[in-house]
This record gives sequence, C-alpha cells and structure tokens, in this order.
Amino acid sequence: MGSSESTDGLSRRELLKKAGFGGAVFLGGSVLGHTVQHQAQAADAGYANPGLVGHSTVHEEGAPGLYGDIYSPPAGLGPEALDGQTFPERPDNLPPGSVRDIEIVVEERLIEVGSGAHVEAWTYNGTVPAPILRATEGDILRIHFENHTGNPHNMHFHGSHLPEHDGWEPVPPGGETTYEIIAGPAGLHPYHCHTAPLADHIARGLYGMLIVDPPGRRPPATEVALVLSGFSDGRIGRNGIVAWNGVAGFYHHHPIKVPVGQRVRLYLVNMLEHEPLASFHLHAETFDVYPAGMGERPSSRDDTLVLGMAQRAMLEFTLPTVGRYMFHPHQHWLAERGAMGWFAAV
Ligand SMILES: [Cu+2]
Repeated sequence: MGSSESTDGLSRRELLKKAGFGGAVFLGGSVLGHTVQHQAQAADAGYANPGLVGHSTVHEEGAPGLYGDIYSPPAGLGPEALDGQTFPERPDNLPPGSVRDIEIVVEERLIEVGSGAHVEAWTYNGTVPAPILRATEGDILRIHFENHTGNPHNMHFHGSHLPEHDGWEPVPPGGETTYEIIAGPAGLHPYHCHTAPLADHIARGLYGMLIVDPPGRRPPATEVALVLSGFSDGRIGRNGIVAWNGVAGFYHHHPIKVPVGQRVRLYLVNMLEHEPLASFHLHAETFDVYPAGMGERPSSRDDTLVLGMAQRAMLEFTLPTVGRYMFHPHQHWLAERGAMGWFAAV
C-alpha cells in the first residue's frame, strides 16, 4: 500500500472520499458543441494527429479555454485508475542486501493514452510507464528479462552498477537475459530500453522508475510519483500527446489528493523524448529539490525545476491550506498537450 496510508490516521481511500471537490466541479459539465469547436482550435494550432491508431476525437468533455484540455483521459478511467503509478508502494521490510527477483516482459500493447487516442506501445510488463520498482540501497536486483516482441529490446538502469550489467546490448526477438545490479545509490533512477534508435524505443513506451531507499528509510510523507512522457502524433520526432504517468489530461480531471499541512514527497522523472528540456512547475507553493533523489539535504528551494531527458528529482513540499494547486511543465506547448494537473490538499 502507498505510504499515504499512515498519514495522520487518514488512509488514502478516506482522503479520496473526503475530497468531494474532485475533478467534477472544475470541469463544470459539458458545453454543447464544444467538441467540434475545440477540435477546430486544435487543428488550427497544428495539433492534428494523422498517425494515431483509432484516434477519433481530440476532446470530449470539459469547457473550452480551460487548461490542459486538448486531451481528456479515456472515459472509462475512474479517479483511482492510476493509483498504482501515482502512489508508490511503501518500502517493504526486507533487510538491506536482500535479493529481489523481478520479472520483466517486453510486450506490444495497444494502449489508450487519451480519450480516443490509441498508441501501439512497447511496454515493460504491459504498462506505460512501466511498474515502479523499489529497493533498498545495497539490495541485489536480479532482473529476469524476456523479449516477447518482434524487435530487439533491452533494459538499462541509471545509477551505479557493474558495466557488464548496464543493459545496452540488444536482446533479440524471443530472447531473454538476466541483469543483476546492486541497487544504488539511494535516490531515484530511471530505467529504459537502450536499443537503437533510442528515441523510438523510449517514445514507444519502454521506461520506468526505480526508487532506491536509504537503509534507514526516509521520514514519513505522502509519496507521489510522476513520470513525464510523450506519444507520437504520427509525425516522426514529435510529441502530439504529453502525459504524466501515461494518460494525457488525467490529473487535470482527477487531482492528486494529499493531506493538507503534511509533507508530500514527489518522485519526478522526465522521460519526454524529442524535447531538449521539460520542467515541473508547482503553483502557490515552493518545494525542496533533491537532484536525482540523492543527498540528505536539498540543493535548493524553488517552484520550477528544469529537467533534461532522463533527469529526475525528489521534491518535498507541504501544502498549507485546503485547495487546489496546479502543476505543469512551464513549456506550455507541453502542458497544453495533456500535462496539466492538480494537487488537491484536503
Ligand atoms: Cu526497445
């Protein structure tokens, strides 16, 4: 269960229930004729999506002019649909140095990354981003890797490990291998496919995050994970759709509920291909920055953090009053393609 379970005696489920002012109020219902109007706006702005599989609408709900509404999340996804990606499992009680066996299968999946926007994705274990991996510094990660696709792939970790387990060598279709790395240093490390052409393999969905906890654990907090990524709109080298945790517009429609007045720890990773820089901007509050989640003291305090490709940070902040706190990349062409979101302090 997520570490939010223990905060102030409130379980996350209770928080969700308590948060009666979720996405519905802000969305304000539908506006007649809006879909067509908004599609026209999107087309004018160059947002047409010629290459998407089965793409039918640009936008189906919400009101024109609201932020982040070029893409809505798929209608079938409820507010808790991304909880597994949003709230990392809390650290388990295995002693430091334990062996952790992890099965990773590369599969091709048709996934819906926005309302009506389907992408032929390449996935680790079926999701984009891949499942969050978590270990304690010094643990031995034994990753059993199978490639069930018709293309070569592999799995490369950031952080430190032996070079022969660096994961850059292609694993052919139908092939398998085992990577063994000692988790570390304590911090936040992305993993991703490292098969050429890399940009394609990453943009198609092969990435995730590894959280490495220090042996003494971190102080209690509500922990949240966000991976920024993009999906092609059919043009090579372009992101027509930009998403946190793989679903465009999700956190705009379904704010991330956190307890007011208590520490929030955000694990933030930028896996957005084809963009030289992305960023994370929090409205109405500032955060402590731990680059790559490393170090015992923050490097700075800020409200905007610029991240290059595969850069990441652990951010800590407290939202002092009940309300909605917007977040988004401060590259607004990214934000408006699906990467607007909200924290709801409740
Ligand atoms: Cu690959």
